[in-house]
Amino acid sequence: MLSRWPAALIGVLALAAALAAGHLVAGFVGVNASPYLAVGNGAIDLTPVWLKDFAVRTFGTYDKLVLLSGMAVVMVVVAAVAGLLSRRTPVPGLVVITGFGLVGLVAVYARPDLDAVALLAPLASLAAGVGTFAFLRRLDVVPDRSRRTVLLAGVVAGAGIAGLGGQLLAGRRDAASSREAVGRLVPVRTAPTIPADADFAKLGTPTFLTRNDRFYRVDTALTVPQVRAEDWSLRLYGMVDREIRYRYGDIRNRPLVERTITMTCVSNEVGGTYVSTANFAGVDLADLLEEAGVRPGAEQLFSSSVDGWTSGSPLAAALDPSRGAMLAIGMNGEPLPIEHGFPARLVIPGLYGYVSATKWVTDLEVTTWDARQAYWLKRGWGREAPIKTQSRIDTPKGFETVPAGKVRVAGIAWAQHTGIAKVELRVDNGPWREAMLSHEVNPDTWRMWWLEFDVAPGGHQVVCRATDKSGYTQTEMRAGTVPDGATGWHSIAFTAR
Ligand SMILES: Nc1nc2c(c(=O)[nH]1)N[C@H]1C(S)=C(S)[C@@H](COP(=O)(O)O)O[C@H]1N2
Ligand SMILES: [Mo]
Repeated sequence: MLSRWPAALIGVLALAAALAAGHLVAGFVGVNASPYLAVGNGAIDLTPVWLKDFAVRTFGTYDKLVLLSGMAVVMVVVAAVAGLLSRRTPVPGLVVITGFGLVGLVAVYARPDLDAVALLAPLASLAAGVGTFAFLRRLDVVPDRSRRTVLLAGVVAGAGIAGLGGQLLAGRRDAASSREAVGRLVPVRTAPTIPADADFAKLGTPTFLTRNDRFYRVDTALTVPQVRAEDWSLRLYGMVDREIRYRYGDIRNRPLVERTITMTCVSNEVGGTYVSTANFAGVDLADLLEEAGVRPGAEQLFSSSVDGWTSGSPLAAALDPSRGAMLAIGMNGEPLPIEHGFPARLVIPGLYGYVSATKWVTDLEVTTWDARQAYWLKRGWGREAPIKTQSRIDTPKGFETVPAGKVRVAGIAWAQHTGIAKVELRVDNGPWREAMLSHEVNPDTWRMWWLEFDVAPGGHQVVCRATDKSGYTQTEMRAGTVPDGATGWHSIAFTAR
């Protein structure tokens, strides 16, 4: 009978060999075929809304790292236990490893963005796991202790090299070099220059345009999809007179327009950070749809990403010339960053991102609401999701201590596609006072505001609320983000000294 430590170690080593072999093969057939990542992606897609919400609230952008680490811990523990149970006979260990392998196979099989070749990765995992386990189990028949050590070290090194090799191979196929090769995109109509008084960054608001590397990011992708411009195409089909396929060059060579647009995520809590602004360059979605010829009765523009994520936008919004819905390929003067959808994405002003902003978009199907249900709709989020009028206090920060006397409060407000009419502030339940507004760039973007108050030493609370150009004033009623966006007034507690 094997002693405890070697038994547990054998389980863990077999697991490592399995994951590494799968990752190596995935380096050839596509990184998402890596069984580990496929299981992670599957877990994300299966996660109920409440748990996803909890994860995003608790871990923010680290939610995926937490998921992957959690998976790793669980797998190591299970593998060690499987090893321990196999001290007398290898059967329990083989059953557990095979079980892992099958989960990996199912996860890869279920990925919408992978074809049958991808199954080679989890099959390699299964073979390497079972093989390594069976091999190491028989090591105790090797009489020579140092030879045993060499064999063990060999397994560890082999797993390490295979894993790293997979990582390197995956990197070689990435989209970065393709994006470099795109070069400068020159819109025929650039967005108007942002005037200096469009933000109050010196007073603590964000800058008007958000730098690409500071732009909020929300997606379900565990690894950023790598799509090379030369491999990309967009298929426009469904309830249209003629189906059209656009290649990257077809889009890039059209007269590009550029628009300044503030995007917002439906998961943005009151006071949250999932709101950013950029100059997007691309073509009018309405032009593409007109070329295809939309048939009567169509209601929904159902878009799919290369990673299988889907979104349903109201077709009327995509067609409305006053809204300026785009297929965007540029962001702030550069080709779209890979994590923001390179080579191409949708941007429809005024709608939350999950119904308007498909990244890595490859399919546009013109259809009805009944025919297709998009990713988040199936998971309990609303079908119609116009962005709700909101405002946020950026300075002072919550629980900040500031000098008593004149305190300057500054922040942002947005009501995309309607425009902000005024922002009011109230300190300690005093009267509402109107804030100074920044220059309006266009109604699809945020506006900045500031106002000064005289405050005595002690604790204070400041609240803001925006009124949009339709005359609607933000409701005080607190609503959570599910199903169609949070409501309520943002408030900040601070101390004056
Ligand atoms: N392929 C894909 N596109 C996507 C998503 C996604 O999960 N996958 N998330 C959407 C959501 S919820 C939002 S708010 C925006 C965010 O875009 P950004 O990451 O560029 O800020 O992208 C949208 N497009
Ligand atoms: Mo979102």
